[in-house]
Amino acid sequence: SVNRIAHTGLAAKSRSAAEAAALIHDGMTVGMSGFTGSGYPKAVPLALADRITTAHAAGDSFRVKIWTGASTGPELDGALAKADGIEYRLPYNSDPIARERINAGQMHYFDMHLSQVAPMAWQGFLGELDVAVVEVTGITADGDLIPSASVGNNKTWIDRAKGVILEVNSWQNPALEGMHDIYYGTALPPHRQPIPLIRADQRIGQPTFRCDPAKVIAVVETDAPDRNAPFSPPDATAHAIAGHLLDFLSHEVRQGRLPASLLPLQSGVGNIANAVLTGLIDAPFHDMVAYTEVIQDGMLDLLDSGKLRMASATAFSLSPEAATRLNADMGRYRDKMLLRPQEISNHPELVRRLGCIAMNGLIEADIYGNVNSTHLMGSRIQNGIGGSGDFARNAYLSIFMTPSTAKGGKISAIVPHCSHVDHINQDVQVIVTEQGIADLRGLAPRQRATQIIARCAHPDYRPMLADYYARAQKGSFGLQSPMLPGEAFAWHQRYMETGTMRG
Ligand code: 0RQ
Repeated sequence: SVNRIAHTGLAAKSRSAAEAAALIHDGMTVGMSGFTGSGYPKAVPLALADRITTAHAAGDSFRVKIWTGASTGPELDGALAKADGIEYRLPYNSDPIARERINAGQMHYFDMHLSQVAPMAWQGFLGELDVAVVEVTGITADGDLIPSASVGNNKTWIDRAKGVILEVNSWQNPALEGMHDIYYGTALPPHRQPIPLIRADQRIGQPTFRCDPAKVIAVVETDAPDRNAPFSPPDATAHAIAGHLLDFLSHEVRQGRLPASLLPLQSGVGNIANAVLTGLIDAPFHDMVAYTEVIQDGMLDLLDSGKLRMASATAFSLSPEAATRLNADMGRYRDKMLLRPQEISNHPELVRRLGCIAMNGLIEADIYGNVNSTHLMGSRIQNGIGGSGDFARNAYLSIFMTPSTAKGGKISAIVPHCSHVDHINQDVQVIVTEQGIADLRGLAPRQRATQIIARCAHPDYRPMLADYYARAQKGSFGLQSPMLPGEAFAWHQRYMETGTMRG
């Protein structure tokens, strides 16, 4: 609709998606908006995928490098990967078609800490950015851009790109205006200053993006919904994990190591994280705040319950039902939510200062508490490290949670040695499975192994782990972190050969 574009000069740059996509050429680097399925461009990437398919059919090469905030949607990663149009991508991906291409060796994937993407782009470490394609909710009369349902790296893409394509999406609620806090105070060393944020609910920036209208090469109007994947309700395993975790937090409050309002919560996405948030509604904590990456369904429930006072994040990641709920009542929610650039939502300085409680999922953990968040059998990427490293290393409390088994019990999530390590044991303080919780704070490696095997491993695998650990203590080169290198990955090898880790 016309009134979303109040700047006359930019309204005059209105183009079709195909016309805008024609400005993107083979070999270019394109910075796209989008974070966990919200706020990604929906028309230009599809038109670009068509252009790439046509070029390939004519025997011409056409592939681009894609930078995003985090995962996007099928119209972006899915369509471009299907067209074999992505040469290289960063950072986090959860699209199944892109995942297949990556694991088939047909596409390079640079999986980086989400807080580091914008700074590294500014440092010039990632190369030049040719075009930005950014979804916005509207354009003001002054040419400022009203952000959409995610902020991600958009500020940096708009500032760094040689040309900017805007998608103005009238499906996004106009009441999003005012919810964002875009901080322009970042600078490169040696001029970097402290980030002046000392509370999760604090505003330190402005509600819109600045953008030189001269850099805008096309404005495309769209009216399409975000991906908004449905959530499956928490199962018994998720409830059990949430129960152990909430008991632990209550214990910490009783011990005086946490206030009754807890500390700013960071929660990953998925079934289990959602179950924990839902469980917090009935837990004895009050006046909580979240300083996190995404606002998911459970966060909305927690806000509605009055237990959560406010949530700061960089994006929404909602089910269709929750998105409808949010849209119907945006005016009220707007005062309780803040969306920031991902370099701020995930900033190590701020995570450390605020003392966040980090709660993230894992793929596997080993008996010493090293954590693999990304790779199956050491080599196959699942999603990516996301913000888990930004939070885990700097948190007041770093918690990881997982079912004790995967693939119907054929895989143990607790293994002798991680097949890939994203979080070293120093960054992992607590591990929770449906079996129980291992509090690893202050424990040395052999003390950790005893706890993790006894409390977190599934009973089907516990004797196998105990057997390995006992033999490692006899045959190891040293006894700081007993290990049998020839056997450390035997469980993974067995799974690849026989379809189960069971002996
Ligand atoms: O695959 O659906 O094909 O069966 O991994 O596992 O159990 O559904 O759990 O959705 O919570 O994801 C670590 C991947 C967990 C996620 C990870 C298979 C399993 C299934 C998913 P199938 P579940 P979740 C900030 C925090 C990194 C980013 C992060 C993640 C699939 O939490 O991506 O933390 N984290 N961000 O079968 C083989 C194992 C397995 C396994 C699980 N040991 N071996 N397959 N799976 N364990 C927020 C953001 O960054 C947005």
